[in-house]
Amino acid sequence: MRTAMTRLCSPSRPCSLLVLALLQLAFVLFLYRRSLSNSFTSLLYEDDHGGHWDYTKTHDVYTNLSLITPGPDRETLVQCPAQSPLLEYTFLLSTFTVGPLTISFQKIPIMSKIERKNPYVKSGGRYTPPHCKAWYKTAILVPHRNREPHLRQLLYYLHPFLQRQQLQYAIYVIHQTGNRTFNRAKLLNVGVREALKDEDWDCLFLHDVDLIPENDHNLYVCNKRYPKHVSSAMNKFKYRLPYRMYFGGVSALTPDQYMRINGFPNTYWGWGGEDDDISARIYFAGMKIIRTPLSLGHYKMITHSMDVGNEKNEKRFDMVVKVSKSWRSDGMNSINYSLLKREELPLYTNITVDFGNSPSV
Ligand code: BGN
Repeated sequence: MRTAMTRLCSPSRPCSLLVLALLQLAFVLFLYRRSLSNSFTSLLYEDDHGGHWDYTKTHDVYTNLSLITPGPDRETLVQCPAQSPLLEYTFLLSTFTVGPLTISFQKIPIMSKIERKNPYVKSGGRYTPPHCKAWYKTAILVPHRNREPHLRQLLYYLHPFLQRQQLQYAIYVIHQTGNRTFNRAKLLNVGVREALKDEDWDCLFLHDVDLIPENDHNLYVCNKRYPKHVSSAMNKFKYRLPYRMYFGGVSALTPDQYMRINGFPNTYWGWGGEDDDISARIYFAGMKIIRTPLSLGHYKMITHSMDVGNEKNEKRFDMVVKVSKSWRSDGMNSINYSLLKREELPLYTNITVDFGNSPSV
């Protein structure tokens, strides 16, 4: 009787599938073992302050936005309240929290409509509350290529969402030009470097273009101690974490946390694995991952087919098992790119970057 080994590997059939499967298993075991051997035997979630949200009752993300009016002289401003009053609304003399938002992708809004609905957003997609000093300054970084309809949906929902949280913020879209395979993590490194030239941001939000937050109490601020995984409950994964160490979608790090992990890897070309690399480097750098509670971290994904130029990265299994060796030398300290353009558009700052045209992977 032939063994499973000889059935999988023979001179006519190389063992690459078996090797890939074993590497994947080794990676999963490695993360699992680390998660047991460290003190984080339970998943860490931020406190959701007892919020129990009913997602069958949703509200417009533009609720209360008309209450924003021109502000006085900036010198005289006082600190914003600890909790933004724009997250509440009054009905029949009672006050309610908005929370779950109505998100629909049926119509794709045009840019001029989004501009009209957000009159206090300034050139470059920047905003500062006109009537009070914001507690936090958050930069939103969005890696992008050929997804303009998704970008418009994101801008339509994110601008009012952030203004109602009374944040000081700016949205950066980092666009990869050329025909080389897409590189999400490297685009984010570029975004961080460029954004930090503008402002001493308190918090960096690394944000996929196709994910829309569904609860306005999901505050776009960082956790002071740990890198935060924000999109903890995506509709794509039935509003649960797909696996224990998942770090994809939307995450938030302070500039200091970002530099401590040497930023993100530059070497993942194509789909998959870079988020697992980031997750591993957080632990190698002596930190933990904290998450937005599942009840608050709801995200709706804009459905789409696989992008051309972002095919699955076949090397990702080999790469994620080597993070302990690679993370110190592959990241912010090794990035090179040519910045082609930096434009202050009405709703975002567009950073166009070239990673070259060949090789294609
Ligand atoms: C995982 C991918 C992630 C992706 C999630 C969710 C890999 C590497 C395996 C060692 N990781 O499987 O990159 O974000 O699925 O889609 O493929």
